[in-house]
Amino acid sequence: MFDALTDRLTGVFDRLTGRGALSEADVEAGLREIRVALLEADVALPVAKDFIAKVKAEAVGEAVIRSVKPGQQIVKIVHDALVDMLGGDGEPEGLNIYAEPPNVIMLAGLQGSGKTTTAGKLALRLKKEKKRVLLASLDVYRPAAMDQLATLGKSIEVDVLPIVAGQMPADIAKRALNAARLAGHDVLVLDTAGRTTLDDEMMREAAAIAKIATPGELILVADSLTGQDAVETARRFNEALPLTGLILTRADGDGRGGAALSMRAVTGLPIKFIGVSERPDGLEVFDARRIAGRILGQGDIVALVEKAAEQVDRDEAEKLAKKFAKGKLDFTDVEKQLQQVLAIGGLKGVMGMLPGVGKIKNQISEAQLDDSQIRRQIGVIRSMTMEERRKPDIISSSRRKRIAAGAGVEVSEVNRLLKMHRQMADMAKAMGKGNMPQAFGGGRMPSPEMLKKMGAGANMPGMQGGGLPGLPQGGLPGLPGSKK
Ligand SMILES: Nc1nc2c(ncn2[C@@H]2O[C@H](COP(=O)(O)OP(=O)(O)OP(=O)(O)O)[C@@H](O)[C@H]2O)c(=O)[nH]1
Ligand SMILES: [Mg+2]
Repeated sequence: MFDALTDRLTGVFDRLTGRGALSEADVEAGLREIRVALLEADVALPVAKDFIAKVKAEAVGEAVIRSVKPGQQIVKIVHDALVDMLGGDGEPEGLNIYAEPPNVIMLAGLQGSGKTTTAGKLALRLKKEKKRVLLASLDVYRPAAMDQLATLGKSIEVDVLPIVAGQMPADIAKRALNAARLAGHDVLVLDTAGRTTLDDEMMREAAAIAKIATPGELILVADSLTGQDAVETARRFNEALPLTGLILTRADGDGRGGAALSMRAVTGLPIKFIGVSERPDGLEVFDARRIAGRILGQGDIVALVEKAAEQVDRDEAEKLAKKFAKGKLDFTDVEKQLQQVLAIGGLKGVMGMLPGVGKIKNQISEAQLDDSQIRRQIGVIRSMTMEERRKPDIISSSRRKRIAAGAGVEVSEVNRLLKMHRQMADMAKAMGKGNMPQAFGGGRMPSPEMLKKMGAGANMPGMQGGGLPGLPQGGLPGLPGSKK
């Protein structure tokens, strides 16, 4: 489905990565081409615009990794932005079907979008997961609709609610719930009727059914071949119904893929699955990372840049570790680390990441986890001159007064920060000699990957490599553990 887009982007990337250096104009031109490629793939205009703006901001802000070409770095940025646009880096969410049974999955959508087929696909998938599934059709409008589901159920050997002539959708839904309860089904899949166009009556009916059936999943089934119309459909359904997710059918068709690409951004709903054939097993979990990889076809470059970025982090960390071991951690380093504490959600964020912190957490009062102290400390460091930051020993009492005034704090606060720094330096020296103070004991640091997932900045010196005498457990000024 994304072939044309892939071809276009490959061309752009070839040009970008082919060169050693990139001028601003090169980058601009590349971004313009990417934008056109997205629009030609039928991505919604505002989505394409946002995408480009984001890539641009990232490209400007990104630290240069010397070991890779700038173009390669841009490929990685585009890749990450695409993953984001498609739903993010995490594991696909899966279905919400683990509450008290019967868990209801209700499918809605326009006529012919693939609801009935998808109902069968979901049923088969769940059956393979050892779930007991009941299928029920609420389509009382199209004459053969119920028979279609009955036949489908038979072919995949899944129970189907018996047809009772003349019953209305809401009543069928109630009957289906009862039947599922009585027979001990884990999941009830409700297939609903489609209409050719969006109309209020259809929405009212679907909303009424949803009220009765209280589905854990209310999924819109949309035909990806209809492009921007599918996106508009999704937007409208999402306004009228409490949708929980989307399934895009006919991803095996030769559509331009724009619907799939814009859906998430426009509706904010996760794409849970894509339909990739007419057969009952033609359903794939929608994995943003995998799809992005498929679209860009630049897996090698992405991996290369990721590795290089890790190396940069590691080099930084090692540099810091060496400084630390020599007791040479100066205030520029301290500031960097304080900033990082804030970046990962303040002291609470840090505490939350530390292994085995649960026990002591209760002993720490809210006041001690107050980040305003960190902010004040950063303020203090910033009102030091560069020389003072690098050589804290020169900070005389008159300098302390000046620094305190500059930061708008009491001199005692400056004194405290200096004392913390000294303690840190002493501890660092001791560690350099191999005497691991108890304060650093044992616990492993969170991995860089984990920190990144938790929203920390890309460069996390002091937190790399598992054993660095870095931030969290170290005697950082302001950290509760360091207050002796
Ligand atoms: N290639 C392909 N065909 C699909 C896919 N999903 C559904 N179809 C086909 O689309 C047609 C319509 O599918 P249905 O499941 O009957 O659609 P529906 O939404 O239930 O239609 P109504 O009940 O009439 O509203 C059928 O021929 C399906 O085989 C898919 O992912 N890929
Ligand atoms: Mg149907």
